[in-house]
Amino acid sequence: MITCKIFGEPIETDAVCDELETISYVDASKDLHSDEDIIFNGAKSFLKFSYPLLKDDIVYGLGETMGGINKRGRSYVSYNTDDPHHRDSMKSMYGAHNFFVIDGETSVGYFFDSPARITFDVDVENSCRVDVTVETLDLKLYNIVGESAYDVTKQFLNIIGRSFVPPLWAFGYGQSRWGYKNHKDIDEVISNYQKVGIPLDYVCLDIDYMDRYIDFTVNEKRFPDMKEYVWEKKRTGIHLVPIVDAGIKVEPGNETYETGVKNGFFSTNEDDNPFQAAVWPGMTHFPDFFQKEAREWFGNEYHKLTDLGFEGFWNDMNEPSIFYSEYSTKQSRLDQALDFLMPSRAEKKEGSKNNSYHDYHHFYHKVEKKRMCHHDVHNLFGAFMTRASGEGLQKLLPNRYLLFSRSSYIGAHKYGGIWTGDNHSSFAMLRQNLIHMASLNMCGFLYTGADTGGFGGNCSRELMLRWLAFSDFTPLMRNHSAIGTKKQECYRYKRTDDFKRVIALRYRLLPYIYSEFMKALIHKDMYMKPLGFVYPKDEKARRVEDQLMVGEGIMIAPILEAGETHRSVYLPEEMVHVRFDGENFYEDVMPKGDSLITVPLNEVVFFIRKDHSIVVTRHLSMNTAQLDLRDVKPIGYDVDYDQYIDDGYSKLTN
Ligand code: MIG
Repeated sequence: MITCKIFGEPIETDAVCDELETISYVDASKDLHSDEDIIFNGAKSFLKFSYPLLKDDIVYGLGETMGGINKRGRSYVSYNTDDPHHRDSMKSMYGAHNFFVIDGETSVGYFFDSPARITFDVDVENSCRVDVTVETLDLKLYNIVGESAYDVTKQFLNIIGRSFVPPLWAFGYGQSRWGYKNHKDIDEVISNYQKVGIPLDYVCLDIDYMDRYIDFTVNEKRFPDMKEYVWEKKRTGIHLVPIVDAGIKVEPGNETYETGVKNGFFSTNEDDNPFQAAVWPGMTHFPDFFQKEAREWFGNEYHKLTDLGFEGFWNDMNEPSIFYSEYSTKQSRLDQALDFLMPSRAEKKEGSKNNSYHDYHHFYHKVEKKRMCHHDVHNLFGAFMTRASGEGLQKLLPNRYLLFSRSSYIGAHKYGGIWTGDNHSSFAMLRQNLIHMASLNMCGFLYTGADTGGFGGNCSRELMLRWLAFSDFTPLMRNHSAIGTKKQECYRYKRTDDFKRVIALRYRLLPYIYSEFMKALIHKDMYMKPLGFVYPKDEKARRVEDQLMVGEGIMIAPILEAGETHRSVYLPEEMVHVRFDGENFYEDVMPKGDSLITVPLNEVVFFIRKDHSIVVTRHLSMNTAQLDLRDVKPIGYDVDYDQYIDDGYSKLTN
């Protein structure tokens, strides 16, 4: 059962597919006090809500936030932020995913549909409440009652609409690094992977492929014939995936800039001129993604890349990230770079960091004919960039495209996936990756993953192998790292056979992963779930924070600690314990309850649920182009597996 209370005059966020018969709308503006959950703070004109928690209630959700699967005990702030120093105490990340479920004797979900800044205090200092402060008087508040957390979430997924459909190759293994300069660097990556026999489906092009960081251009010295190059790689089964940043370089002759200025497609400053802020290209203007025409224009700009043969893209810097502007402290590029490499240096200089919040109060958008301050609609900026790109690519390409964005808001899942930004090389971040997979799936972001191995910092051999063993199961499986860190392509490490074994599992499992992903997508379901969603009556399963369900049939319990080759696992029911050694699958039945498992560094372990089976390929393929989704054998219990198959690139009809 879903009801929606409308406060004030909220703008259209594109999160909920409108006018659904299953939702009853209530205009709350006239009688604010009738609802006892609302404390109206007149002085600051914020909306406040408070929901009681029982001792055993679990609070699930909130997408891309720190903390556990159970969100109790912390504060979270939806205010999209590019802060590359992910700390445990951090309250805001790149996305705003304002959906949570309180699950206990009853299960109730809330979705705060507003692009304004929102604070969620979830049982902070044992308050036994969820307190929500919404920094506006305009809001749509959805309330969903269901039989379980899973049921509530499925109702929610149903109203926000179907997730973006990636091509099959996007489920392969991808290599990326900030610092690949030219075609030689890319060729070297590809040939080194081939040499060691590790499969590879795509390589990402970070900002250095562009001409001076100008969107939709190519640096011709570095890539003399990009079109030929892209096609040459595609013929060998490798896709190239270029990055696109949010800011458009201010420079006469830059066509995107000139068209944008001429048509009033950029965000404006107080004087109604295009707002200027410095990012990688130097001074830029930010497209006003809130205008439909600007979105159409920007989306169509991707033709400059699709014309070259690209079919996959990643959108970056779209919180938007700002180095400095006419309003903030002017900070030199060198200073920026030093801050980036030395977090402690940056932390000491609060106020002159990236994304000075100050800037967000000094530019404007045209939103449904109204002029609105960026701050009030901040959380939608990146999502609307993704919307622009997705709608554009849908028109430009006859088949599916790959798209993942850094910043997001619920609704953007219809146009692309997301990656979880600038994490670092640590086991703590690997654990966070697992937690994010559960909470992001609740918000429709099925196609997601983290920078495998970690973006910042140096990744040890052990961490990389453990991280790959987890990423084997995440739809987006991309090894990415920052310039200046130790290089972390798999072939750089000793005994590459171990890496081959771990990545081989991904390719052997692809028929299952793809099938389960597509089934979840088509049925508006989750692909990865917390254990409590599947075993809601099992109090112990509900408390598990380091295992996940993957599709209908698999449970995983990855190693998340340094120096460990054992871990305890909780099985809510009898399961088949599967070990993969690179070649063969070994199966044995394990009883319900706690068990200790052994997972050598070069093996991957997973579990198949009672009375379920899965399918794996008979042979290892070196990329998805060589993969035959039909050449499979079943493992697990003796029941049929209902496999979803399609060609992996045609758009879904309907
Ligand atoms: O200011 O394009 O999160 O993945 O490698 C840093 C360079 C800009 C941030 C992205 C990261 C990417 C990097 N970008």
